[in-house]
Amino acid sequence: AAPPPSPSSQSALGAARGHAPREDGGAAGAAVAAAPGARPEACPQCPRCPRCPQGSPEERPQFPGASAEFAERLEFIQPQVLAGIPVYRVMDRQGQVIRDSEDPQLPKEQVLKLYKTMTLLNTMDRILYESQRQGRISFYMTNYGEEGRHVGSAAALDDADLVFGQYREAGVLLYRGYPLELFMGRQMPVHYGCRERHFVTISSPLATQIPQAVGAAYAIKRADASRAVVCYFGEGAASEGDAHAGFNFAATLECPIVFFCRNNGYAISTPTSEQYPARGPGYGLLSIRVDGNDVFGGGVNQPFLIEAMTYRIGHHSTSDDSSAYRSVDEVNYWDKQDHPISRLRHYLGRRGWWDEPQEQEWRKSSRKMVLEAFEQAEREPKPPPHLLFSDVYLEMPPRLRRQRQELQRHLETYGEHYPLQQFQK
Ligand SMILES: Cc1ncc(C[n+]2csc(CCOP(=O)(O)OP(=O)(O)O)c2C)c(N)n1
Ligand SMILES: [Mg+2]
Repeated sequence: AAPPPSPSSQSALGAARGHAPREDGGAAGAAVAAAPGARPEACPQCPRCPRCPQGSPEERPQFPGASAEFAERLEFIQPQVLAGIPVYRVMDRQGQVIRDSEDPQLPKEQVLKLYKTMTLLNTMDRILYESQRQGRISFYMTNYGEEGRHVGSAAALDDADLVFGQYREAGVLLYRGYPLELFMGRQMPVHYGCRERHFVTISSPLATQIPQAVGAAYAIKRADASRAVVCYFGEGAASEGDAHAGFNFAATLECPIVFFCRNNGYAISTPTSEQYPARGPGYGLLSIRVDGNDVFGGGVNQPFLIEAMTYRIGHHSTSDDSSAYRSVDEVNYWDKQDHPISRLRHYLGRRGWWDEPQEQEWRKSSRKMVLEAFEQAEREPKPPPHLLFSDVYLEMPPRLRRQRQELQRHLETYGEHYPLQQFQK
């Protein structure tokens, strides 16, 4: 599980924000004390200064909260420096572990579970996407190309860790054993939620989950409970004001939360290059960038902010046509040459844990599972209309009760104009 910050990371965070006690009293301070009035030796950590201002505490900036030195040269901080944050990965594109010491050495059964969840998600996506095209469901959003970061991050959590997702996190639920039938159940498509699996219901307005997740993490901290909160969001959502408020609260209140920014290249038609994605260090958050197409790389659970680099291969949703704003060649590159599923497949093949007949058999049986769940869901009558109003609040507020009564009266009067026979009573 993603643990609450360790004492060492707490103090690193504190230091990053300037709250930690200054560690001034070291060698440089001693040098000044030993030779009053004399020119101190140059400090090896401070190559710029002939007189070593670090040696004298009163020579340093006294601004509250600024853990910094004076500079005598006028130099701007280049924003591009941050774009160069390296991308941590364990496997290369051919599924070869690059450094043995970084190999998580997961047992065969767990790696097979990762692979089966990723491919099942891909199969479910294909079938539900097609069914939307056929007019059998109203809406869908695929997860193509992002299967690695869903499943790799889910595997790093404890079952009880609380998940706040955006809307492209179906693989996290699938990994937690959410039944296929429920993906096609009562909720509006894609807006899943599951109390038993500690997965908070998705809401469409972008980034609203971020301050909520931080609030939940703060409540967990105050209750002294040993759970973590994980909050997923897209790089587009990271530009919302709610994201900044959430990061700031989490950093200053030191909440046990992992922010999982999934940078898939686009916010509908806006490419990442026109956005300002999450800048963890600026908020004093421990941060790392990982290769989200490497299922092992995405599983790091120590830092507060993970930016998983990946690529959205599918259209944004069934309401989008991405050929209007990106090239087929670009999409093909990720589909054919840097796909998380084929990378893990290579890894399995190298170890002799999976072969072509097993692949064929699994493809067939998983497809059958999804189709059966879909057909079963399609046969079910739709839930009764009054269910619109329940299960959001513990106690239904008066305005919702009024709306429910209004709907009931409306349907009693005008029911013949609605296909009520398709709904449960
Ligand atoms: C507050 C708000 N503004 C705009 C939208 C419309 N909208 C829905 S998804 C989306 C793009 C979000 O992109 P990103 O966060 O990168 O997630 P991705 O779709 O790439 O997974 C936008 C602008 C919305 N749902 N909510
Ligand atoms: Mg995006």
